Amino acid sequence: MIAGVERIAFHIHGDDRGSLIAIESNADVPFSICRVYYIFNTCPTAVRGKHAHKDLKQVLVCVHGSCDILLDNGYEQQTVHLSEQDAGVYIYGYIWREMLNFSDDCVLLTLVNRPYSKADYVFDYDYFCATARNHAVE
Ligand code: T46
Repeated sequence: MIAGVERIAFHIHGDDRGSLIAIESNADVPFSICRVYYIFNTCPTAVRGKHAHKDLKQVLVCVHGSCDILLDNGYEQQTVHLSEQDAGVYIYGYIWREMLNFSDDCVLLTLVNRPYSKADYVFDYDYFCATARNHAVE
């Protein structure tokens, strides 16, 4: 994964009835969960995201179907295919992200460490690239 992003795996509690995944703050994800949202009924040709966050930690899990996530830290780019219910992408750095190639049945769950704030968004890609050097991840 590029700097600022990690793959995260979840434990499946499975038995003869099926499967269950539990996600707890500061245990299964490395932050306190403040907000949860999910994206569904997405137009297959839509590209969502197209922004970075100034200060946000989030985990994205495709709990049904599949989609791609383009991740860009200003120096490197990577596209990750999300289709597993027991693994997701942890974005903690200053990362431009775009979500695309949604399957008809895609449900993309996102767990976030902060309340919604429009002021936290960076929508200008040129500004993002110009400021990425100030957000280098160790
Ligand atoms: C991100 C990617 C992965 C709210 O009112 N509260 C919320 O918590 C969110 C996330 C959105 N909204 C409203 C704001 C817009 O009117 O829902 C509408 C759609 O949101 P947006 O255009 O930001 O959706 P995406 O899919 O482009 O981006 C979202 C998140 O906003 C963003 O933080 O990283 O998913």
